[in-house]
Amino acid sequence: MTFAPEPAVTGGQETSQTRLLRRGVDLLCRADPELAALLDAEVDHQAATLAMIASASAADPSVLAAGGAALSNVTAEGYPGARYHPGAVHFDAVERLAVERAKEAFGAQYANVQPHSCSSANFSVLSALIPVGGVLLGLDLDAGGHLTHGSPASVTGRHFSAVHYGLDEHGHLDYDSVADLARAHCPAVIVAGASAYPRVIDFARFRAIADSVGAYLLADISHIAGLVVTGEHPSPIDHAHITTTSTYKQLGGPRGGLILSGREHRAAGPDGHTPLARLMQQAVFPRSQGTPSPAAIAAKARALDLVTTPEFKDTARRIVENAAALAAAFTASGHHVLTGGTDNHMVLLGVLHRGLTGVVAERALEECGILANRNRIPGDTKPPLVAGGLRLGTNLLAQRGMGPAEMAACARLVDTVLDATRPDGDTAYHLDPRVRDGVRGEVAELCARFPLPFAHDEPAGAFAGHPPHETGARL
Ligand code: DSN
Repeated sequence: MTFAPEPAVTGGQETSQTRLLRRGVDLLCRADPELAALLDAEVDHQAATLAMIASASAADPSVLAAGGAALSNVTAEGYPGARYHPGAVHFDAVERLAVERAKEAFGAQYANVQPHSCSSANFSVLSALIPVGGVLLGLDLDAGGHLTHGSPASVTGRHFSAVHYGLDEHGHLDYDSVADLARAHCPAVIVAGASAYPRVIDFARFRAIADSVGAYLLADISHIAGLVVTGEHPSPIDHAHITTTSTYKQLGGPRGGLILSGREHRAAGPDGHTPLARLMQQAVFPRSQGTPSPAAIAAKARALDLVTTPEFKDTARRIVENAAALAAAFTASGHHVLTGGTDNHMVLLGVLHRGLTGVVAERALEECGILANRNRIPGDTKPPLVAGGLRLGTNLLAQRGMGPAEMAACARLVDTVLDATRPDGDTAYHLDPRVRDGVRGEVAELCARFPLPFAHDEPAGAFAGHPPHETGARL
């Protein structure tokens, strides 16, 4: 496999963990070549694909290695120092390290690193703060919200009585409507956060609305966590009672979630006395999860160390600059850019006016080696699996070392494909093979010129990407 680690040494000797990983990769290749080949193909696929998936980032090889640690063999319910199994001495230290790093990275005073995902983190938090049948106010899925913010398709929309706010005529969050709905429905929790929203979220304003009706404020920053850590987006930590995030979307971490709290970590829960921090501990274990995933927590600890590096900060700045440049290039070529631009990592395009659907655009682009996903947009007339929009993000482009100068090329490639795509109904289409081959060639050339960090033998932290003009590494 091309992902086999180089011999890592500590004090001149190969470490136990390195020997284990090396042996594991070796055994996998010999004992299960079918699976090994699939995993190998994925490495090559990621290297050669221009991924603009807004909810993805590339994990540093050291994060992946931590996620494959023998620590995974430890079964230990509970929390450090209060486990229900013996043998957790190293896991305790790893979890404490992850908690401290999470608190430091986000300026939080409380962190729970056990959630297996942000969806499970959200469910844990909401279950602790809202009685069954109680009211939850969150952004509508079609306006850019998330399933776990009370969608009828999610358990959060079944256990709780969900009310949804939306966007104003410019496509921005309609804070007046949030305030009106809060007054009308008296929610126990207001959720501020989105899966498809390209503008700054005013967490202070959300908190003022929550206070006006005595609601808790939950900020779900899964999509913008890397920007929050680096100051590229205002932090909700001291505005919200609780903040949740996934660890893989923009933090370069493993699959997983975090629950965080700032100055409100000692505020009373719904019973009037249990501090929120204690409530959150119980909410994750034992109320909604069993054993934690120790190696995933180790990988979170590794990623949370990397997000405080200057390289990560630089990448976050470029993510935002790139998204602005990408949106401007799409606007210049006549695309319908929702909200007219972006403040974060995300660009949303409406494609129906070009005679396309989201899924046709997604599939035609994928055929050419470009990844961006279909997304429903406000006023969408198409079902979720078809959708009328396309969501693009610049996390991985910035990690590749691309800057605003390369965004014109990325937008041109997308534009070329969409222009040459002739739809045949909502899901079928014809793409001119000459255009497809030409774009494939350009994508291959761009990916080779701006490789993902894991394609290099670079020092730890290289995940965060280096601007080529500063290091010369990718020119
Ligand atoms: N929440 C989904 C997304 O935004 O793409 C997956 O993490």
